[in-house]
Amino acid sequence: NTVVNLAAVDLGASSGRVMVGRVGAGKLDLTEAYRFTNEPVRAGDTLHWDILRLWRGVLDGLHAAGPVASIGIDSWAVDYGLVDASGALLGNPVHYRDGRTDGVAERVAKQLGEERLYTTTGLQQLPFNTLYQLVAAAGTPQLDIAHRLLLIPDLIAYWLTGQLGAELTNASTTQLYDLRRRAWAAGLMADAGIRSELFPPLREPGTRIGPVRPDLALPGSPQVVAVGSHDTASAVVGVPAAGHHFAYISCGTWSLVGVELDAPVLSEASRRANFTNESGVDGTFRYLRNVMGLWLLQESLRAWGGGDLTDLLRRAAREPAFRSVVDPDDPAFLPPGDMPTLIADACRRAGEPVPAGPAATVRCIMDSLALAHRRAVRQAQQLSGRHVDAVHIVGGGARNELLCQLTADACGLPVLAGPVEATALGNVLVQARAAGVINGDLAALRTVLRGTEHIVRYEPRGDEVAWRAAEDRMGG
Ligand code: LFR
Repeated sequence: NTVVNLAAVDLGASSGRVMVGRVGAGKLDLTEAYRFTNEPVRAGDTLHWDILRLWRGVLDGLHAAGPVASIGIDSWAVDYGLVDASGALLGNPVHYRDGRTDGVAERVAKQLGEERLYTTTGLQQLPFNTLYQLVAAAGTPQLDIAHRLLLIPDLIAYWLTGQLGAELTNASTTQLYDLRRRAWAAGLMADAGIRSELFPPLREPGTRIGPVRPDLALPGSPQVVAVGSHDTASAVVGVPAAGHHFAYISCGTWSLVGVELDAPVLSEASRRANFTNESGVDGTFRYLRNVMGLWLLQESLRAWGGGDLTDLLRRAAREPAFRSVVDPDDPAFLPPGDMPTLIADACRRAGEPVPAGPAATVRCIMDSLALAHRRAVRQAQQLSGRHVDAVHIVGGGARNELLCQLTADACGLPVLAGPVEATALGNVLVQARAAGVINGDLAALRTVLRGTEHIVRYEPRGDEVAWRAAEDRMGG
């Protein structure tokens, strides 16, 4: 009846946290040891991640966590730090919302061939895929002298242990990973003018990376263990579903909407619908679409100088439904900006009424996200042949009652909301299995979640005709 303490370092686009999972057979208890903000910094023309600030947050959090047996690290995908041959970091990692990739994806996809890119990597076209960031950085002195490229969780793992490597779930988001050969796509790299020596060996989730450097003096001298280091990979492990007939929405800054499959879908229809096949834990595939997500709300709040979110959502719930809808995936919403104005502009362009004031704007965002969730859940089923009978919402969005209810209504399916900390839970569960405290497949890990986590059920009560009409107005 062993019980162990395991630390999950989870870096999100707006905050980082260190969580401690206390795990035994059928037992799982998660507490937050430390939380810190993640504020991107613009310097010159470039939007950066403040990586040293994040590193300090990680160290402070690991000290606050107390003695743990192991540490797992996850973060957002695609972004990287470059290190030179001595291991020194070259510059600050660039934020995926930076404008340096404007227009690059179109050019590179044409040159390399969209079909080839899709059948090799299985990835959706997002302007910030690592492939396009590297092409945008071509010829810069930093990239020319770089010895290795490390994705964000791999960089933190390197600073903790001195070990260089690339965890597989996150590597699969670069558009430089061959999903069927389960190896770096050296041919694509060569044709894109990217040096394949930049990429360290791949590591599987659940494997040991190494002990923490003694000079960091962390309590308990923990091991660092590879988890699903792409936050979405860990979040999907943390979906408390039974069986296979479920869709998930990992709902935070982004809404990642899709299904879990045993094999990728690489059809032409799938490529055109811009569905991605990211590699998951235990050889699964995260077949999903990126929907712009709560970013629309976060940026609106920033533009309004903050405000009481609970009150705003309560007022939005009383606004009339579908007065204005936008396509949340409009590229105009991707960079940081004055979101209420951008939404008003999009409404004007589409002939939708311009939302008058914050409550109406928030209602527009919630209706539009629910519609985008509906569209993606339906397309995921059609394109994969996987039928679903429930939608799990995990992550911060699981707390948003209005969005959960609207999503149930829009999809015409029950929504099961929670856990909010699915990512940290998925991170901890993979460590617990590596430590031998929990055994079994993903289904066994999820059984533990259903026994321990609070899940709220929303029944669909939507009017299908009204939702279909609103979806038609959304365009996209
Ligand atoms: C979510 C996420 C998405 C990825 C985006 C950018 O946090 O990891 O899965 O597409 O961030 O990295």
